[in-house]
Amino acid sequence: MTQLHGILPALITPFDEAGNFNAKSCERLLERLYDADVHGVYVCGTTGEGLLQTVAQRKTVAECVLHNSPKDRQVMVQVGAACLSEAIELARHAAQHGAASISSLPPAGFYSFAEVAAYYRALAESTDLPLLVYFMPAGGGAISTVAQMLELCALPNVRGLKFTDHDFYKLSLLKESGATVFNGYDEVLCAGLLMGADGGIGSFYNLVPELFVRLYAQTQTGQWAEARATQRRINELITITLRFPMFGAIKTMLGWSGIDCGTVLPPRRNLTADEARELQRQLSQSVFADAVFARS
Ligand code: MN9
Repeated sequence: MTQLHGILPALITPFDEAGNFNAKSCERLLERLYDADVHGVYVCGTTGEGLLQTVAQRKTVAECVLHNSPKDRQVMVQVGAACLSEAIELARHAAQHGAASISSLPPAGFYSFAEVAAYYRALAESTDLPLLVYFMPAGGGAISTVAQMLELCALPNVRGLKFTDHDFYKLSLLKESGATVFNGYDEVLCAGLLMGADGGIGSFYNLVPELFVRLYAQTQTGQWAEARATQRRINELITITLRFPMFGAIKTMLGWSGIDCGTVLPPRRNLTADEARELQRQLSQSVFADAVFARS
């Protein structure tokens, strides 16, 4: 059974100005992330703008990532889509191209828990790959209790959850049941790992992968004070970034670091020139002043 664990950047999908996939930049980003020793990547999630792209383009992105990932890294493809048949199509595609696992957002719209569970059952039964369910109560949705999450985890092929919440008691109960749990809020990764998470999936891992890899390693050897210090450092970057439209800001910073990621897709928006200047000013006064972001 594949062991799913560690630091998985929720990979940014680079586009050109027209919104088409930029494979060159994607390859460069992957190279940088793997050089930093991340354990794998999470493809076309919320961060990777999966639901804002066509199914055809998502397949191109997944193929590029799978083709450019060493065999010993875990590629998890987010297959949630506008309809179940597209999600199943993306799951099959991921399996054909060698993904280690898949994950899916709940179906978009307003559904009961029974309906969401039926969606996950149908998706899980369509594939042999391990599936990670998506838990993010701040985004609304029908999944809220530990009992519901355990019911989903009991479905065939469902291995666990991407857990984007601050209730680490819930996280610990899920871990005790044997589920695989990935922490979803980057600013509290250290806390999630303390309460038993197997790893983390996050947007900011694209920018400072070596810090997240270090934090994970520190927690695995019980260096909690050091891990907390690493988290504090990471959080300086997160706190500044969250003052701006987050995904536009991350793409802008990746651009400054030498990887052109182009535009974000509507309804998201890029930073204005004033916002970009202000972001750069704030970074220049932070511990990240000498880091990659100041290169532009
Ligand atoms: O994938 C991300 N969650 C979403 C994980 O994009 C919904 C996190 O990395 C957050 O963006 C981050 C900021 O709150 O923790």
